[in-house]
Amino acid sequence: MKKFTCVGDIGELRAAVAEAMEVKRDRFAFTGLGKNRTLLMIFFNSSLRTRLSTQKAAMNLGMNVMVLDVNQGAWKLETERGVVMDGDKAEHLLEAIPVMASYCDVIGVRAFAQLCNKTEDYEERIIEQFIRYSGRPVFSMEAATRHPLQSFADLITIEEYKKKERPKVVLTWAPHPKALPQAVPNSFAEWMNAADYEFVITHPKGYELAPEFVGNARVEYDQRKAFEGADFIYAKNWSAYADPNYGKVLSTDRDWTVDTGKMALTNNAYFMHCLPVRRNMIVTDEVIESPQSLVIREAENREISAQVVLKRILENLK
Ligand code: AN0
Ligand code: CP
Repeated sequence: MKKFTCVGDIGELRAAVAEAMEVKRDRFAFTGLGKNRTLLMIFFNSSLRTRLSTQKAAMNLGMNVMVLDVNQGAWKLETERGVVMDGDKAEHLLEAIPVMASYCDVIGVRAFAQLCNKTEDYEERIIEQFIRYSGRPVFSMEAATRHPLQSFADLITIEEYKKKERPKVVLTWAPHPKALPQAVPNSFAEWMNAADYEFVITHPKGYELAPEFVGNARVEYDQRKAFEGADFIYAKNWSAYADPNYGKVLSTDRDWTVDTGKMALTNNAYFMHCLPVRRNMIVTDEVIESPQSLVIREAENREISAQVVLKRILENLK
């Protein structure tokens, strides 16, 4: 594997899940693979799970790990070419990328959508520059439009808990006070479509995702109707994608919060969320604390999804 930014990079999903199960059975079976290899993780945004699970996965493979928080202690980086750099940014990505690449073998990047300019975000300008100018394998730790390590962990979790071959999976929008990127729902939709589950997306009007991510999913504007017979409920907030409201919060209506009443409409569904989650906005305490809640299991599987991706990258380096 040379890069990992979307579902297409992982190849056959069945094989990827099988490899994940193999890694999960013995996560120290490949400790020689990363010897004298260095992973550099670069964060333009905050993280708890991605930071720790990816570092742990790299350590399981015997890698050395360096972490750079671009906005804490590093020079502020300019990302646009042609800018007269007379502001607060001291260094350009075009120098920083090859310098950083010279110290490592593999690069992970977290660079969220900035939600100001849809074209810039959807062209993935930051991670694409790392791919183009680093000369190293690059993987996404959540970029502007996708969060594939999360979606892969979600797929593994669903495969572990599903009770039928083709479960009904519902992605539901839920309220949140601040504008969040579409990366998690886009990516989840991309992976669920690729997995060929019965897949339904529900959200208030105005929160339509980009058509290339919706794919063949059924979009249902009535959340309660969408929940009927569901086997998995995947909650997430996102800001509007459609113009002219790109990046805006259109609603914080707590009628969309996932609660026990709505979960009662499902086929005793499992509850999922990528975390971090705002309790009693996205989901009530009762639901997230219920035995049907898989949020901790998903987070645990982040170590596994990261390890499969790093393993494949390292195998390709040899
Ligand atoms: C981020 C998002 O919604 O993309 C990261 C989720 C993994 N969430 C927040 O910023 C709260
Ligand atoms: N789910 C996830 O990516 O969490 P962090 O933002 O804490 O890394």
